[in-house]
Amino acid sequence: QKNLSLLSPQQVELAKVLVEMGQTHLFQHWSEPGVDDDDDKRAFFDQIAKLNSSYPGGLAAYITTARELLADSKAGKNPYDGFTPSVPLGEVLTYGDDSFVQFEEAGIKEAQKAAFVLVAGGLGERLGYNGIKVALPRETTTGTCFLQHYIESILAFQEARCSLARGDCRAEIPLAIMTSDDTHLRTLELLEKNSYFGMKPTQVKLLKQEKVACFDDNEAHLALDPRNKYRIQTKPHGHGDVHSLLYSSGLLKVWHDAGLRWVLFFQDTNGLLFKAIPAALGVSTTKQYHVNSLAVPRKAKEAIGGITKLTHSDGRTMVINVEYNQLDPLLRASGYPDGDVNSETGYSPFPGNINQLIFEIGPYLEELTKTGGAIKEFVNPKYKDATKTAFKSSTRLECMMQDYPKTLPPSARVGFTVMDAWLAYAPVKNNPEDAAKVPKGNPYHSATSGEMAIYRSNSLILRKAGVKVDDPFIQVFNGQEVEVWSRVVWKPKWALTFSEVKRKVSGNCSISQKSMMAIKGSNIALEDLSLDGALVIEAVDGAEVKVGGSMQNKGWSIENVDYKDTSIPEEIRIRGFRFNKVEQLEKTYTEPGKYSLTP
Ligand code: UGB
Repeated sequence: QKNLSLLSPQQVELAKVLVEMGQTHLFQHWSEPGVDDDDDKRAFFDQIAKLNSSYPGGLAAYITTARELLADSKAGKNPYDGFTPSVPLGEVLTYGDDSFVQFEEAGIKEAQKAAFVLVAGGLGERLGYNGIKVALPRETTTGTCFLQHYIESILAFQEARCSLARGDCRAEIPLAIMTSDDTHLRTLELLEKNSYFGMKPTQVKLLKQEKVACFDDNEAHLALDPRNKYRIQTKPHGHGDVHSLLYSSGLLKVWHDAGLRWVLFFQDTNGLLFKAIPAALGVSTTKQYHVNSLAVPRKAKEAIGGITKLTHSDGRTMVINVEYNQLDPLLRASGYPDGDVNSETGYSPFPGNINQLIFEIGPYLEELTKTGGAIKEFVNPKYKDATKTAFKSSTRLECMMQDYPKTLPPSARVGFTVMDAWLAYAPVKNNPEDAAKVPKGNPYHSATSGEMAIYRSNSLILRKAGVKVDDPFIQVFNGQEVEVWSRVVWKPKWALTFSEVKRKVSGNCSISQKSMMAIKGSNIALEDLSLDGALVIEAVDGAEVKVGGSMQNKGWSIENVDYKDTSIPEEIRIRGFRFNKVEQLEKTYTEPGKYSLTP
């Protein structure tokens, strides 16, 4: 009571809420006002105010939900109680066929109404990398980092959209990046140091997610920090925060009012993703999906969620991601005694969620206006023993962005789109040691596989477009056996879609396995090119370059490096290889004009 005189009226209100919510233990150690800790007390309430304002419904709602979820967890209640899983039907696309090309065309047209959201608040504990993940090179042939690649891809969409609009080109495509205390400053620094990789700074909005309060016990008593009894312990709440942030920041409304129709969510380290986006957006618009999740064929037990149809005994159905750690128990409890196993196709019958989500903004904003962006949460306490009465360490509520559809009415149009993993999914999540332990045949999801997947994907796309690309070699890096295809990379503005690749490749082209090729320009055409070596071409917009003939040089060799060798930069050694630039043909065109490059 006496300490109330130190507080502002708002802080007094918050103190009352805490008392009403059974949190008096937070104040029990407080001394009389004026002793020695008045500033600490004010700081305590600053933190409480932040925890209260950053959660939809405030701390009272947070504590109430926690009590329910902790009670369910203690009682061993299955979150899928009453639901039976089955394999859902979705749109399955085959790269390069007619319908794929049509979806891509529809997607590019629709890009003028899109906004992108990158969730990049995670530290990537499984990867164990010291920096932020979006600063990692997507591939080391050019050294382009993930964030640069993402921004250049969005700018390429913008360009494609402008050329479709024939001069009538409206505002830029917006990008929001969700950061956290762990990643915010370093993300901002990366953007500022690189002039936002070509975007206008006003085009990019950073939304920082806050951590949430932790609990000490099943009664949801807030946990004090043992090193500072005027601070509540906090932990990350998960990527599901993106919904409340888009709502509370007002950004979603701004986009809606500006006439935008789609919001596309994506994760920090999937270097292939933008190859899948045009067609996926095409599916969203053609099928008029309110929610469209991208998926790839999933190997049983792979650490990606499974898209599942859940049918409740009361008749309700939903198509939703079931997280990888829950799919196996759910299946075992529902008449599939073997749990999460591959079918005769060699894959799990449940498509793998890659957390690339496309929402239609209108219905999304309408829903968030009702919920404030709150989505279904879960709790995962680590109990001391089977009585489930005490925790090993404090716990908190968590949420995932793909759980958004869980609260939608049955009338919502929720669908998903399956594409080949070689085209759409190559995340960098696992450290070399863990990746080397992944069961044979399952994807490594490492820096090694993430980079090699880019070369494989580009090589396969060129093959589809008629280029003769040699078969890959098999090589082992950091204990992982991977296919090494020709190291071909291109800037997103060179080609976003299959039709564009086809337009830029003609005649008899071939690329040998030892080759590398980097295409850095939009108007570079390959015509009767036979490449056996290394070729780097850069051209400014307005320079049209035809590249052809038989080009041969010693090229770039690949050298094994060990991830434990700390004399090598971390972003290289986690891959297990590096390139030696022995010989190359490098050509840069700095002036607009027509050029021909031959040996
Ligand atoms: N992230 C945040 O922005 N904030 C957070 O608090 C936490 C994460 P992880 P996860 O596609 O491979 C997801 O940790 O959660 C960002 C899906 O749940 O890499 O283990 C973070 O920066 C799963 O269904 O992944 O698994 C990163 O960009 C499956 O689809 C993103 O959220 C899997 O991803 C994902 O965080 C996958």
